[in-house]
Amino acid sequence: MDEQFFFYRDTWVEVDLDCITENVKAVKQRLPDRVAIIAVVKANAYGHGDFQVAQAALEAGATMLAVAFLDEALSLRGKGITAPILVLGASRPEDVNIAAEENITLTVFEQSWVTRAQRVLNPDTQLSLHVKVDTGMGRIGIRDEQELRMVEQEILKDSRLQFDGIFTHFATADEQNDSYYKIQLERFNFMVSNLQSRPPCIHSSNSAAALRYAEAQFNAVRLGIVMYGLSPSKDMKQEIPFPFRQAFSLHSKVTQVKRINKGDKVSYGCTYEAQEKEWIGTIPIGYADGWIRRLQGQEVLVDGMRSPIVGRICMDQSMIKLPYQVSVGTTVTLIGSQQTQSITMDEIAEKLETINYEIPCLISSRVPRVYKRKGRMIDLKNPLIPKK
Ligand code: PMH
Repeated sequence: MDEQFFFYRDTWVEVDLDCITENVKAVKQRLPDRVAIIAVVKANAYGHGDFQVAQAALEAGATMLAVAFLDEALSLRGKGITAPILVLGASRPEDVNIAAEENITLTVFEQSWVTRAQRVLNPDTQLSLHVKVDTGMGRIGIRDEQELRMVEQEILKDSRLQFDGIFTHFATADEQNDSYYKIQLERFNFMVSNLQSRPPCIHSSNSAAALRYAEAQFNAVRLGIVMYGLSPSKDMKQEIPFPFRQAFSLHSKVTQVKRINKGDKVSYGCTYEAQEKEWIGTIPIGYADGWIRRLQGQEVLVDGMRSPIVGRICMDQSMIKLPYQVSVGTTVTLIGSQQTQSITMDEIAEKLETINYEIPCLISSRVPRVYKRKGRMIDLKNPLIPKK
């Protein structure tokens, strides 16, 4: 990245929006026309930037967005997103009027929620609702068919409430063994069959189920991880039927280069001691950026070569063992590619013994996100405009 940006530190995330659009288009191509794409942009679009990802996904053919909390939906509205937005998680019944005003769809997950919402909802308003059924995830949702029927009746009776959808969530769609998935799907079909009327939007699939199970596509799928170019699980990596591309990369620049001698120590606790004369580079990223201390020893890319992080990761800085003396300002790639080498999100997830979902979410808001289209940085109504 040679362009200069309007932030004053040399650590940044690049989000390639072409990857997002390509990934969404590739999934869309494989879905029947009746199946809509709901782009899951909760948690700031898994750390990628909700507004930018939402725009890219909508442009690629997604027709609805999904977030976890009402605040996330309101934030997207505030940034000018007018597409339908579904709040997947539990919203407070007291907050229904703001959702109705902003045309945000909320999730009903138990009967008492409807009763409490009805008490506070203004007259002459319209609140769009999707009903969540818990078929085995055990998180939120209605488990009992009687309760579901009562909820449906309450919604249908109240002219302020619109019964727009019903959905569930799978716990194991990304695993090889499909037995629990089948139990959940059967339960969902049973619950839906208990309804007096079918709402327009019936959905159950996350990325894994959307790609694997045609019978679970109904008329919409909720696409998260694959849209970002990541596999839902290790098991599924080889199965994804198109060349999906990781949108997120993380970079920094060497701020100081020093020659240290055999026996010299590096960073807090002196956990690293040079075995010989070595070149050490300092980079301005640390655990307050989400580059957590357990990443000590992880390799980064410098001049296309793998170089390990040595010594403890500090709050704002880390040190790397350079392959040779490089100049100050040399780009260091912590996630992403340089020349023939790549450090994937999956590699970092493995090092941290976690899932790839967690990694972009972990990179904190202190790290500026810049956006690319056609290989160039773009201005998306944020201050990260290339200086000419
Ligand atoms: N729908 C719901 C209800 C979800 O919670 C999620 C992801 C998705 C769809 C998208 O899943 P995908 O990214 O696998 O496509 N939710 C979470 C979660 O709560 N923890 O990790 C992923």
